[in-house]
Amino acid sequence: MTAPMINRQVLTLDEFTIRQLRHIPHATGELSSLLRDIGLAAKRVNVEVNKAGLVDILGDAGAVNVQGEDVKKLDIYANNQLTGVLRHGISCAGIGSEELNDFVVFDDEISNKSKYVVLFDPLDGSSNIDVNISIGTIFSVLRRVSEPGMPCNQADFLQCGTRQAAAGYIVYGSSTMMVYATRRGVNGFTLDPSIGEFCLSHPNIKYPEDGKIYSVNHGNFFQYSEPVRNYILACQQKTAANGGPYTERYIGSMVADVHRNLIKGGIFMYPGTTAKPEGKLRLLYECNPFAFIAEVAGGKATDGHRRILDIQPTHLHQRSPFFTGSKHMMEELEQHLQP
Ligand code: P6P
Repeated sequence: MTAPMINRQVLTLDEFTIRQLRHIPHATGELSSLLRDIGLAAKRVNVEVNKAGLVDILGDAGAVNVQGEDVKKLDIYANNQLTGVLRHGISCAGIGSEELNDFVVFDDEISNKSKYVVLFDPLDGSSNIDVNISIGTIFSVLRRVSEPGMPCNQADFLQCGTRQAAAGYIVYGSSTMMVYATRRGVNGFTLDPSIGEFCLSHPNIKYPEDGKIYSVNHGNFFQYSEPVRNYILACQQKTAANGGPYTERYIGSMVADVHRNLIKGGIFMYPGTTAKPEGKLRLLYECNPFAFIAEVAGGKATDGHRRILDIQPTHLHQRSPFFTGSKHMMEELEQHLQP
């Protein structure tokens, strides 16, 4: 009798992160544990995001819903879930959040011994919830520079993006996916609601070197610099004869736009404008994570002049113009932007 065929088990996030330890000598498992903590918070946020449309029935944020629970703004809820799992884990000494004015030092015996700090945008694009458009959580994991055993401090958070140990995002869309990068690669996990686990669905994601999708807010077109306008016009003039035709896709939710381009190939742009020369997107917990992911996946990310990961931050919520995408599309953009 032949042995029963055993279906190849799909790896869960927990199994995958534990297996990664085999490739890293002397690994303490702290980073794997931290990524699993973020996955736990994402599952809890996912539950609330999926029923967000019911808030109108259950009562707006600040109200008390039919279950007698305080209905919190989803951004605050997501912030609290991420802060909670990281504070109670063993791998994080403190956090910085888009929702909080200053960074938070956990300052307890276990946290002070941790090797990492985490920055995140707990629910980016949350204004899109009301119209049922995909939104996301974005996170950046930095190795501390301060002395383990002591509380973390500002220097731990204001580091170049090259110091990231990991970075990733969760996209709450038609399915809920967690995608994260370490130096070993970019991997995507899709939440299987039937078992409540993130399962490896997109192993070893690579940016297609070319693409035909460009993502930018055309409403700001006449506020962009002339080189940026010229690149956008070049995108519109692409034909089959010169690598086109291109398609413009812009959801207005960074995680959804960049995720689509990462999978299909494309370029995402949030340039500086005359009104906002530094652009809108935050360096530490929006640009840096996606820049890290882009470079590990074979793409590129700049502020129009400099590699995003080389920018030395000066304050927690600083903004940066942001361009990221397929290698060859970014190189064509850079030709337009060269002084
Ligand atoms: P605009 C959402 O508010 C967000 O921060 C990003 O997710 C998104 O890419 C950007 O703003 C959209 O901004 O000015 O084009 O509406």
